Amino acid sequence: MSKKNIDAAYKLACERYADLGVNANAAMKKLLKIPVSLHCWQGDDVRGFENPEGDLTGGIQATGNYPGRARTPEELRGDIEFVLSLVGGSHRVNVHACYAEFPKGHKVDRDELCPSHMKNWIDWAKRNKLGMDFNPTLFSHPMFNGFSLSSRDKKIRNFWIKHTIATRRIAAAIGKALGSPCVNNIWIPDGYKDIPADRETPRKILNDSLDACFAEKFDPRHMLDAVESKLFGIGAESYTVGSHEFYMGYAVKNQKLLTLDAGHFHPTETISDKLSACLLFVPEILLHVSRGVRWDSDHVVILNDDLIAIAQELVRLNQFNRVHIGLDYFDASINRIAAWVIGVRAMQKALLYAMLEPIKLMAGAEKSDDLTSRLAWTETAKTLPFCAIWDKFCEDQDVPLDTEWLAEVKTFEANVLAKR
Ligand code: RNT
Ligand code: ZN
Repeated sequence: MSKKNIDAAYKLACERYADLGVNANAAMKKLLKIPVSLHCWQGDDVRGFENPEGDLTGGIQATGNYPGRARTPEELRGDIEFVLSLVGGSHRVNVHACYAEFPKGHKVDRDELCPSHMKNWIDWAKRNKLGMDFNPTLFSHPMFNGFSLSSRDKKIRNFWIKHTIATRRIAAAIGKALGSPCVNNIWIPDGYKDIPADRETPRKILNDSLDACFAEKFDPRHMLDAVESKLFGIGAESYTVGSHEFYMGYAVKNQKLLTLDAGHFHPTETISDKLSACLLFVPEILLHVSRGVRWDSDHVVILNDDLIAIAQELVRLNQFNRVHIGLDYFDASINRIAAWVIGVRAMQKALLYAMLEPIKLMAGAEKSDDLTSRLAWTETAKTLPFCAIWDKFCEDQDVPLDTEWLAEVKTFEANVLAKR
């Protein structure tokens, strides 16, 4: 599409939105200020660099063997740079502890990690003007035997407490170096395949372990602690120690960030409805935007009703300073770069779409108990010329349109990925 046509379509669309009290230009500007944290693990199927040929454990799964996965830190960072060239706005990168790098012959175990092992990531993020987020990796390791922080075995538990403490120090160093708070998100897979005899003890242990992990205080301008709940995992179907109630309680009591992963609830339960409630009681929220198909399958995020509902809540609550948007999915059955691009662009489209709703009309109708009009405006919003505004956003950002980015990914695949 020519620039002339993009601009002409944009002008007409703007007028239609203005008729409904919506300022499309202001929406585009606002979208630019919302960073999305890109999860590094989409690029290599959650393998990391410690032991890339080892098994992915913890009840999560990346299925597929599409060629071209990143095998080295350089390849992974290069892939992320390419993804970032295809999306507008300025973003963040979310790194797991198992992506640490060691000078030759100086490998340390996870309980001994320090900020120097993240130096390459930090320097790279600085060069690329990216914020960074971090995570302890409490799976895919010989010390994880179905339990980590909630293990009854003191040796195992202490190893993971030490690891988590190490990651908080690293996250603080990252946040300080980059001048933007680094969210350090704790997720543990601990649980039982079959019906437990004692559901209480592991939860008490987890509570105490977390207290030990969080004993050291950090400047919130550098590091923010988040805790992520889950309903079940593969091999932990009957009982997951870190359930929603557990972490909701822990986060409220200790004023930690609560992580809401879209795939971590019952199949028909959505996280959009949880935001307004949780934000009343926890200081901030980390979103793991994901797409579960029948289970927590971590499919690539697409512009579907669930994603739009999340974006609508975010826009309506307008507390972007309290909600961190991160992606969390891993699909190894398609081009991994495309998977990232589709997810980031879908998230941005959902936010823009939500910002372009005639919310004044919808909320006004609701306030005056005219629920008929509320439904009518909700329907009308769906067919407004959204695409014209999205195209203009891409053009202004000098990134390809939806109809153009795929060709660039195919060229990258032929020139770079196919040679791996
Ligand atoms: C697992 C959780 C967790 C992981 C990442 C790799 O179900 O969603 O967030 O996906 O930490
Ligand atoms: Zn998650």
